[in-house]
Amino acid sequence: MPEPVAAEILNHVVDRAFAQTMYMIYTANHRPEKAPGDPKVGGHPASCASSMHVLAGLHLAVREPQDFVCCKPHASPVDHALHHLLDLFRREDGSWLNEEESKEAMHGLRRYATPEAPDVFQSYHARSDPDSFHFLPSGSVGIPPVVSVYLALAHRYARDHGWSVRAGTHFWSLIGDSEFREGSLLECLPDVAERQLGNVTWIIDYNRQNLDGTRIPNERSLKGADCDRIERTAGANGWRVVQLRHGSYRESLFTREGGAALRELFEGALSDFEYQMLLLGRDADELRRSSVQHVPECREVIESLSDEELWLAFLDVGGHDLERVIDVLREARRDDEVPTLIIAHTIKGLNLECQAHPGNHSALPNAAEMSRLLEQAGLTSDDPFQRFPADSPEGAFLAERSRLFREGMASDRELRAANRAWIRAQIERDGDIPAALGIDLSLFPRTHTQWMWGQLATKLVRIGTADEGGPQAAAASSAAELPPDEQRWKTAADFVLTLSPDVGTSTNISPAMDQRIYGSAEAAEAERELDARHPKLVGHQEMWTRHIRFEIAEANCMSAVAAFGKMAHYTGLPFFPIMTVYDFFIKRALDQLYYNLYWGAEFVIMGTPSGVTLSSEGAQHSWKSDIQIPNLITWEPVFAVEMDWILADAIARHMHDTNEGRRGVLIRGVTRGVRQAAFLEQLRAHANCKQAPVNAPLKPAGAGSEWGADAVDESTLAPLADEELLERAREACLRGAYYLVDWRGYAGYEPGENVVRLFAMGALAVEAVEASQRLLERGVFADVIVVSSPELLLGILGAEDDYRHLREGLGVDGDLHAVAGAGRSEAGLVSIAGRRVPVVSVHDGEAGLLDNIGSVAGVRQIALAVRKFSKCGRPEEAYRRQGIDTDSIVEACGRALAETALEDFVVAPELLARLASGRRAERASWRELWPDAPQR
Ligand SMILES: Cc1ncc(C[n+]2csc(CCOP(=O)(O)OP(=O)(O)O)c2C)c(N)n1
Repeated sequence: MPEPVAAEILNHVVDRAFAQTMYMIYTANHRPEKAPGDPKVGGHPASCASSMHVLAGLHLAVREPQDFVCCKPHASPVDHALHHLLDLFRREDGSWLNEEESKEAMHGLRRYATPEAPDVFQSYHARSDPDSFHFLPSGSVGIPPVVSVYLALAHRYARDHGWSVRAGTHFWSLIGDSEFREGSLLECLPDVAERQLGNVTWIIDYNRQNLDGTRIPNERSLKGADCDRIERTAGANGWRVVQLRHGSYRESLFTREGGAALRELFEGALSDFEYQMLLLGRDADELRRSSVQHVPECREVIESLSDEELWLAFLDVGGHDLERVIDVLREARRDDEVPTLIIAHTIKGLNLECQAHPGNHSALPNAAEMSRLLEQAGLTSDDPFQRFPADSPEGAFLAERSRLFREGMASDRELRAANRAWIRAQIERDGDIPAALGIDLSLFPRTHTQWMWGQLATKLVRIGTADEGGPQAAAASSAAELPPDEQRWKTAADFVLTLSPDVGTSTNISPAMDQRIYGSAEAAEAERELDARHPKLVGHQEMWTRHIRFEIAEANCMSAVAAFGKMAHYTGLPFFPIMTVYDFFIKRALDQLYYNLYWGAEFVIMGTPSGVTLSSEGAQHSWKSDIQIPNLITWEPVFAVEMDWILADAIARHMHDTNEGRRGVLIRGVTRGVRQAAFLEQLRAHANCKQAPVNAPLKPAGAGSEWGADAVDESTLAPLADEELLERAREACLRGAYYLVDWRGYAGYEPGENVVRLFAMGALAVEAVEASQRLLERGVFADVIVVSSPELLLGILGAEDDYRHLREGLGVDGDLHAVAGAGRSEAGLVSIAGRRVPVVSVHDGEAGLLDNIGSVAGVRQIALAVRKFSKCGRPEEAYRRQGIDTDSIVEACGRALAETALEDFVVAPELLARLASGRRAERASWRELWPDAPQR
């Protein structure tokens, strides 16, 4: 409890911060640069007003520098105003804003940053805000508080695994009462107590209003007010609940004669809606009449109060009594056993003209009200963001607290840098991270990518825990015993952990989970008493635990994966969380995924199984979405070894911090077996994969004389060594696509005449190769290009370098080939049948995943994709239903070629003669023709 004098000081600070909060919003809404037709600029003064004292209690008294805060989005100006007074605005490079710059920044809410005014605030809490230190982004309500829970878990996991993190960190969230109806919060509620996260506190800003107006919960059906329902719900889920209902004035009235009746009035006799309406009416007679009508026994107390006192009693809710707020917050911080949920009773729009008005959600003060608010706080519009003088008690108090936070922020930076340096040194010492984990596939000639993921997970976990005892201790009891190639993985593997919403054992990662569930110590007790079966999934906190189990709670798991994946940013400890989830159910948590990516978290989503390739599950597990969000890279390997390359690359980029723009990784796997030897068999047959330069046209192994007298059987030419072929394939795979079937250099291969480029992704590469073979029998050369990353080849990352790999790496162009043999000559004109090489694509998923190849290359494309709800059956049957089976591919290639063949172009013979005489001009970059284009 602060000293009385300190309470007075705090209240002065709050009053000033309140006026500055309002001015910040006011000025954002009255900018001269606003053009007619610009969208409305909202503001949320009323929502800020209700959170004012809770946030002030937190920032001015209870929060420690290492704590994390997330706050309902539209109260962000309160945080900014308090941080302004605390002089805590800092840029990403670590430099502090001076007083003038801070004041200027306070004018920058919702302003677009420019070189002249670089320090601005987004509308809601954002990473780029100058006061974003240990603040979680907000905007989409319901998500940040969940993230804070898993950030608490990630910190504890780090500590339990022997890593250095700041001790005594608390995780605070301020949540609106309507927000608390979000499913994401209710989904998470049981998880917090179950995981024994006593350093989590959620505060409900219980102002009984939401965006649309006054909330009107059905109190009869809910058996009480909504605050009571919230209390019962949280209590039933293991939380300690505190209702901060009354301020000290009300409490003093409760001690008077008849005070108990007055308490009864404010604790349920008046419904929330009635209470709100009385606040709105501001009529003392009505307050008296209604109070006595509801609880006749309170008449005496009520009548002993003047109009003003009665009004004060109505307004005196606990969430605006700073001292009580601070007490309750302090208690929550002290209690480390169970999470705390505080229901802070507040008033939306307190001290504003729109107070308690049902339409106040984005109501703004007008000029007169704004002047009054500034004046009340001793400010003027000439210098609205003035701070307290350094020699005032308020100034001295703020300076001291500012120092505490600046020191905390500095030690945070130091700890992070030390952790990073140590990890870098370890990696360097061991000889850098290899390009693959190297799983021996010799006993598994036909396997699938999901199986491979299980192998990789198991190996990573084994290596990571080799020096930590646990289930494989007998196999490798110390890190020193790891062979050198595995030792190179050691540091990275130590940071890998897996998570899954109840689909770990069905997705092949049981060995990585067995006895490795990170959970509460309570559960470990149970394990001792009961003999668990294999895999042993009872949680404990040993150093060798690496898996976090979830119920069927994809949204929780999605938030958790980001919380762990943000630890490198906050602590310098590069945890690398991999979430295994049925691909179809990623959409359950799309908003969370968006949040994770926006936040810059680093993680892998292993979406497996995926698509209609999971044919036996029919329609309801099968749709594969095209997810294009910045900072996400998507992958879909065909062969097991690709899974290894992709994951190894993602881990190395993460550890080296070279994953800008692709911090989130989505890898899709399947459960359909593929003959693994087919990979090298295909690569060896390519003309450019032979040891010696190929000087004659090739023909397939064993092909006859119909290929021409000159054609050489490709199998008679020695291919490059397998390692080299695989290395080349790896490089192309990691750039987004590679040739699996490549007819270039074969006899009769004539682009514009008989060539189709067939792009295939994932499991359907098998059908594409089959189709290519069938087409060959009909004289059509279908090169099969496997797309390993739709994102790199054709998505946001592809667009970044103008699809260079597609155009240059793979040589997919829109060239018009004037082919011989198809021309005619009529009326002085010659038709020469100019044709482009058409594209057919086939994949198991939404068309949008691959359907822009044609438009990028400038050629006709037929995109075979999933366009119907699926049905149970074998893969072949499901593919046939969707028109992505071998027959459909053959048919699409034929059609694409035939359509292209109709594309004649007609030229005059003189032009032909002129062309014949000249050499083909060097291809110019389009930039030479459009020099104004900005460089990217
Ligand atoms: C997921 C999501 N849905 C809708 C919104 C739009 N929205 C922002 S604030 C708000 C009302 C919030 O009401 P409440 O939680 O009671 O907070 P209050 O503003 O009343 O303090 C809504 C619907 C949002 N930001 N996020």
